[in-house]
Amino acid sequence: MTPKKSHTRSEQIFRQAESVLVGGVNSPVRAFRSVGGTPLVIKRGAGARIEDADGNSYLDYVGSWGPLILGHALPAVVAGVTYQAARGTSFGMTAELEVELAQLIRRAMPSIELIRFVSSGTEAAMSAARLARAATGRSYLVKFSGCYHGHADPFLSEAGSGLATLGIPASPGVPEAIASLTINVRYNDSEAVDRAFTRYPGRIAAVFVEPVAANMGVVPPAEGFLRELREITRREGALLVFDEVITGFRVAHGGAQALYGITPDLTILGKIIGGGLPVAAYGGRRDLMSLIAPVGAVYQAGTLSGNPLAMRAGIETLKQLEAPGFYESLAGRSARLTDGIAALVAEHRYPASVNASGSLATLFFTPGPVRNFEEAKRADTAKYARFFWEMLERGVFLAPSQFEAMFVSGAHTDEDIQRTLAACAESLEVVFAQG
Ligand code: KE4
Repeated sequence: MTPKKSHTRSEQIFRQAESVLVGGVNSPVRAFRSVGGTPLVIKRGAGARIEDADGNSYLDYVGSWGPLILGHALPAVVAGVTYQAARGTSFGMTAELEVELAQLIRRAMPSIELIRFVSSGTEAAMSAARLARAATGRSYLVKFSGCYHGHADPFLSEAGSGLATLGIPASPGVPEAIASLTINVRYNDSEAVDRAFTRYPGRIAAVFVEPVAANMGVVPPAEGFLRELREITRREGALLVFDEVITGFRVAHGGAQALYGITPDLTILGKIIGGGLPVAAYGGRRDLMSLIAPVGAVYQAGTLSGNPLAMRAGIETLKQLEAPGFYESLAGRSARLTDGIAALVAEHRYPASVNASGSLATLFFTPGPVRNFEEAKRADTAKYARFFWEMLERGVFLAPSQFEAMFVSGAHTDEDIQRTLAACAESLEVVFAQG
């Protein structure tokens, strides 16, 4: 067993953090509540690695939850943001950078005829929901249990009793009247979507879907699932909204819509398009987006929307993602990792299973298959927590939750993958030796 790493400084700083930040964090998952222990406080990142306040270095498979597909402190991003900062950080007026990033996105995803930049995926999803309701004159939304579209009220709704039933609040503060306008159905179950439309004919504005789910752990779409959603929504006059905040520029240069050849009416983007700075967006059909102010009457605004520094970080990132062969190389390296983990599971007959889509992956501590949230929740989260800490002690930082993804970046080398697999073999042996 490798010597235990010191976390003294992280613990000291985190105590201070708890005295001024709610739970010591600015986003709940960072509090390590599902894996226990004191969260790391991170000092710096470079390439595929992060360093904590105690000077411990880790191979990073969180990558700020997806944005850093090219690794930390990408030189082009650092130089671009530095250059831009010296020329002003925010103007509150259109800058040419916004046009440049929008054109890079549209080149990759032609379904996005018009786009609006915002500052978070939550804001993008919230705005897309408002737009869908305005465009159709309908109030109900369909989402999938286990999918996450940010924390706006319409999406903090969870399935009540039974399936395809009206949602119930998933959080205090969300009014019943709002939550009940969202219908939650099982992922990969297009028949449940059909039943929702049968039950609420002419009343559903849109179906929101993560085309590759990554917020219940990674769950790829079943064969035909996305095509069936496209057919149902088209038949019913509802919008199909792809939430590509994670999958956009991740599973393919053109996102899941390119990978699976399905054209949504609206797309939500985030993470990678900001290169680690706060950028998200919603966009799609010109006739729909033209309903947004100031062209149309659907109001949405934002002080720092299209922020020049963030635009520059996104531009420098997306320009590098256009490099020929990038995604093939990333997929190959990711496959060596996920195939290697799956081989360990098979060789030792561990009660675990690997789901993957390109450079997204989750090792579930359940035999699987994991095709939806109910099956994902069978995972042994206590074993995942032990695995998390065993891997951390071996210098590998994974998501502090079973229901998140591993993100492989272009900065991870073949040697990093081998090192990760070695740590994984040792960690799994410890986890399952305890029965
Ligand atoms: P933000 O509001 O966090 O920028 O984006 C919300 C969002 C929307 N859609 C999808 C598919 C997402 O994955 C997210 C946010 N993802 C989480 C990680 N699973 C962000 C991490 C966090 O909440 O701290």
